Parts: sequence; C-alpha cells; structure tokens
Amino acid sequence: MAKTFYVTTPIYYPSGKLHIGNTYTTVLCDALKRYKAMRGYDTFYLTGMDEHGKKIETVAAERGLTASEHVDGLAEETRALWDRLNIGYDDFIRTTEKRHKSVVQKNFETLLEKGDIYLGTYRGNYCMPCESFYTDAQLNEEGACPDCGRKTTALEEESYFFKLQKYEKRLLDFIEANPDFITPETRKNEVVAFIERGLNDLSVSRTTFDWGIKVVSNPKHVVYVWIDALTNYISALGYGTEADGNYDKYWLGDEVLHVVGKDILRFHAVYWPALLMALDIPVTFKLHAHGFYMMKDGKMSKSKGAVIYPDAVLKRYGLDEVRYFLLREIPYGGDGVFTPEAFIERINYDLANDFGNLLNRTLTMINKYFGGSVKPTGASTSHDEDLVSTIASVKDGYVLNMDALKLSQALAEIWRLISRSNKYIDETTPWMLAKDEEKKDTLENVLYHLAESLRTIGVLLRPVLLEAAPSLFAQLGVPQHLQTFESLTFGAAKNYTVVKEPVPMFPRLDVDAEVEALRAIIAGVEKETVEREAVSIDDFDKLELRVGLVVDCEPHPNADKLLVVDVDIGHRTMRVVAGIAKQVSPKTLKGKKVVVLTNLEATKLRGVTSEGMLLAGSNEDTLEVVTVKDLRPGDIVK
Ligand code: ME8
Repeated sequence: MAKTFYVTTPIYYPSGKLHIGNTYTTVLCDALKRYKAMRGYDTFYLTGMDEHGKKIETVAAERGLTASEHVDGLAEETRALWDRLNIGYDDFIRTTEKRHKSVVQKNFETLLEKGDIYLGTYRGNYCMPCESFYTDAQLNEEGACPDCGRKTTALEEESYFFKLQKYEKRLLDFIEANPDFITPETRKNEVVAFIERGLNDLSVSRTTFDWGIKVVSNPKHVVYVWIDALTNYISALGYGTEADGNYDKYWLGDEVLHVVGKDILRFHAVYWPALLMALDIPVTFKLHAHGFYMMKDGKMSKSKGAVIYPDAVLKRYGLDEVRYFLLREIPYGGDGVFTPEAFIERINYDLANDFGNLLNRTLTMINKYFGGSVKPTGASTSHDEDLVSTIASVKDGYVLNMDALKLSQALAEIWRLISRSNKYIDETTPWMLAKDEEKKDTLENVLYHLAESLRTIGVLLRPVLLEAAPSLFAQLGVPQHLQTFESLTFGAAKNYTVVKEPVPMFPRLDVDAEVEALRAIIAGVEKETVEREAVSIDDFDKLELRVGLVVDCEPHPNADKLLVVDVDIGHRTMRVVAGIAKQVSPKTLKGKKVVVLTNLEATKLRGVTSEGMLLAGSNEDTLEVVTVKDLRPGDIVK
C-alpha cells in the first residue's frame, strides 16, 4: 500500500484579502503535495480559514456586515485565489463549520472532565487584536503588546485555563526523542529555550465577545481562538466522529506535516502537542516553520501600503512565474525579500534565458538538422559523461532537498542541470557538427542527450511549474510514462519526435517598464494597463458625481479609521462615512469643496449610515481628498 502524506497550511484569518505571504505557504504546501504524489504517496492537503474571534467581529462591523456575511465572502474569495493558483488542496476547513465546532466542544468538555482545564480568573494586560493576555513582565519596552506593539488594556476576567505547565517535561522529552520534530534547527532551539524558561497555564476561554465556539457546559465562555483553530488539523479528518476514516488513514498514517510561518511557531510547537497529549491523541506531526517575505524596507504592512496581493501579479506575469519566484527566493531558515527588480530578474534570467532558451534551442536544432526526430546513436563526445553524471547527481540532490523541505535549494539543483546543459551546447557546438556530414551521428547523439536532460528537468519541475512542465513534455514529445519520477534514468526514452513549431515559454520582459509596473501594483496604484477591465460609457453614466461643500466633519464615535462627513450637495445635505481618519483631520476638511458619489446605495458603517462616497486618491505615502475651487455645491462632475 502507498505511504500516506498529510500536509497542512495554517488556517488564515479572514481579516482582509490574503497577500503574498499567505500565498507563499500555500504554494509551498502545494509543491510538497505534488512532489510526494509524484513519489507515489497517497496525499491529503488541508487548508482553510480561521474565522472566529474578536478581531474578525470588529473587521466585519467596520465593513457594515455581520460576522458571518464577512467570513463567507472572504472564504469564497480565498478559494477563488487558490483556484487561480491551481492549488491542489483536498479539503478547505472553516472553523465556523459544524463538523469543526462539534470536535472543539467535545475536546473542551473532555479536558474539563479530566481536570486538565479548570476555571480561574485572569488578570493581565489584554491585547485585543492578538486576543492575548500578557503579564507586566511580558510587555515590550513601551509597555505595549510584545507581539503587535499596540496598546493593551488592563483586564480581569473569569477564564478557563489549560494546565500547560503540567506538560512541560513531556514536551521537552518529546522534542529530545524526536530531533526532527521541528525544523529548521534554529526554530527548534527557540522552542526549547521558551519551554525551559517555564510554562504558565494557558487561558483558553473568553467572556468578552460572542463570535466564537461556546463552551457547552458554560456558554457564557467562548473557546480561545487558538484552541479552536489548532483543532482544525484533526476535525477536518473527522476525528471523534463516525466518519473518521481520514483521521485513521492520514493522522495515524505515515507522514504528517504542519507548515507554518515563524510567527506562529509557539502555538504549533508548544500548545498543540500539549493539547494532543492531554487528549491522548498521538503527536504524529512534524512542524516546519518557514521565514517571511519582507519588503525592501522591512515587514509587509497593510497600513503602510507595503504589501503585495497576488492577484494583479498573477494576472500580469502568470502562474508559473509567481510560483517559481515565491519558492525560489526564501532561503531555508531565512527570510526572502520581494522586490520588483528581483522578481523581473528571476523571470528574465532563470526562466526565459536559462530554461526557456535551452528548450527552444534544442527543439529548433532537432527540427532543423533532423526533421524533428532524434534517437541515441552511440557516437559520443567527450562531454557526454559529465552531462549524464550531472543528470544523476541533480536528481539525487533534488530529492535530498525536497525531502528536507529545502525547496529553494531543490530548484537551484534543477538550475545546475539547466546551466550544465547550456554549457554542453557551447562545448559540443552543434552548428559546427552540422557542417560536417561525417559528424551527423555525433550531432544526433548530442541532441538526444539534450532531450534527455530536458525530460529530467521537466519531471523535476512538475511540482512547481504547473504550466511549463506539461508544455515542455508536449513540445518535446515525451509520452506519459516517461514523465514519471521512476522513468528518470538516462536513456529511458528510445527516441524523440518534437513539435514542428516550438513556442517560446517565458518571453523576456522589458526590465525598466516591468519594474515600474510592478511598483505600481505594489503601491496599489491602479494603472489602467495593470488592473481593470474596460467599462462602457453606459456603465460610467450610472454614477452620479457632484460637488459638495463639507459643512461638518467629526471622528466616528466607534471607529478610529472613519470620519463622519456632512456634505451640502446643493439640493440637500447628505452624510458620508469615509475611511480617511488616519490621513485627514476633520478640521482641514471642513469648508472644502469635494467630489461626492451621490447615488451609492446607503450602508451602515459601525452604526452610522453612509449615503455616498468622497473621491480621494492615494499612494504609498499619502492620501488626498479630491477638491475643487470654482464649482458650486450640486454641480455635476463627469
Ligand atoms: O496566524 N511571509 O493566520 P494568518 C511568509 N489564523 N508567510 C507569511 C507572511 C509573510 N510575510 N505573512 C503571513 C494565523 N504569512 C492563524 C493561524 S493555524 C491553526 C491558525 C503566512 O492569516 C505564514 O504561513 O495571520 C503565517 O504563519 C500565516 O501566513 C499567518 O496567517
């Protein structure tokens, strides 16, 4: 029977659109799943959404939606994004689903009965966005949240606690007995140091909000979002239910891998195994915590506008370009930087120059010199042996790196073969061989060698380049049975018949123009060449834009990002709630003549009805409300 491989991403918060960071983890797991499937494993890939908690409730309210409307919308958007990235997930779990809730509730009651969860009181500094309590000693130098840096509030509340301390020794023993439980090694060391400093019992319930899973025996409490979230890895497999076939098959199977970013290492390396131990569930998983995609100036930050959303990048550059860059640019154990220059260079050098050209040159020569078909002839050159041994060593190096979750290095191995093959063309000079009729067999043998090398490259790239690998096989004429990992021995293909008109796979990009376009995408500037589809004049005509005089402007009573603006539009005064409070002060707006979209459907934003929208422009540095000088309130703008 095939060995099993169960791989998971974190379940993501629907607090906003998913960005390139979440995309990285998801693509990484996808490549791992495809690699394992190629190696003959029976695979199961789980991803999903972490939909409860105060923060989600707040974001939904800011959008004027109920929490469930909000999470439904984002779950839909997220699945659509994964579909565009061709992510081969097998299940998409949402923590608001019944199948999940019931497992969380049951586990909580089991732990209460066992005495591993008890009722107590929590006194501490509470950070709302992180939904965590901190002791005074845990706060940062400014006395704020050590995780997000925001102000905390002193709170005291009744809370259930999980006896985490009790598992301190078992956790340390477990980590020692399973040296590859946490990778990379540096992350493991961080975890060990954290546990050795001593664990406190963990507060595992909240009474300050509703949007969560209720504790069955005491419904004034909802289960702390992390206990809720971590359980997804088994609830999705049907743990504890009658339909637990996948739990037996995959959780208790051969390989279980949780892939997470370094930000949530502790939750997965300490809380999750301790919970499993308390529940008498075997800790079968291994944990890999990868580094982060950073921007040139540091962390990605939505508020600074320094964040990359994959949609526009995908649309302009393509699936394989994005997948390749993401997996290539984060080194094992470290962080990667997403710069427009690096992205365009990777496409131009690695994909277009090195890989695309190798394929194209080989196909062109097979057509030109042999009418499209070549076979081995036995007429060797002095360079063949080295190429053949590189093919073998690259395959081995690739396997070692893929198995060790070093995807960037595995790709570097493939590119070692691509470089070696390009060099082989320079060394054997096929265009010179072609001039000598007696060298015809040698030339054919050289081209056959190149085709075998390309076949290997295609197979090894299958988990990563989802369009280019099949295109390579189609153009080179590689039948299905020679596209498999098992077929990778030199000489397995008896001959090749290639397409008559090769299509270049990765056209070279104009560096300057594309760096600029990518910068615009990152800054969120919607250049018409970058983003939107054309609309008809009739569509535009539906909008009613008028000049309005700001007669009053106040901060929103319940939201620090919003302003409540009263605007005189000639025949009446209307109220607009605008998300500009961080950049614009109410005082400076009062008395200005602005442009208002006056026929927008009214909506409630955190309790205040907004009847329209102010026009404003923004870039990464600034936001400016559009104002006019000589026009009068009520004048139409077209
Ligand atoms: O933490 N570079 O969800 P989340 C690389 N719901 N990866 C990044 C990244 C970056 N700059 N930013 C985010 C949560 N990630 C919880 C998880 S699991 C039981 C609950 C990725 O939406 C990385 O995988 O904040 C990180 O761990 C995850 O997104 C955090 O996603």
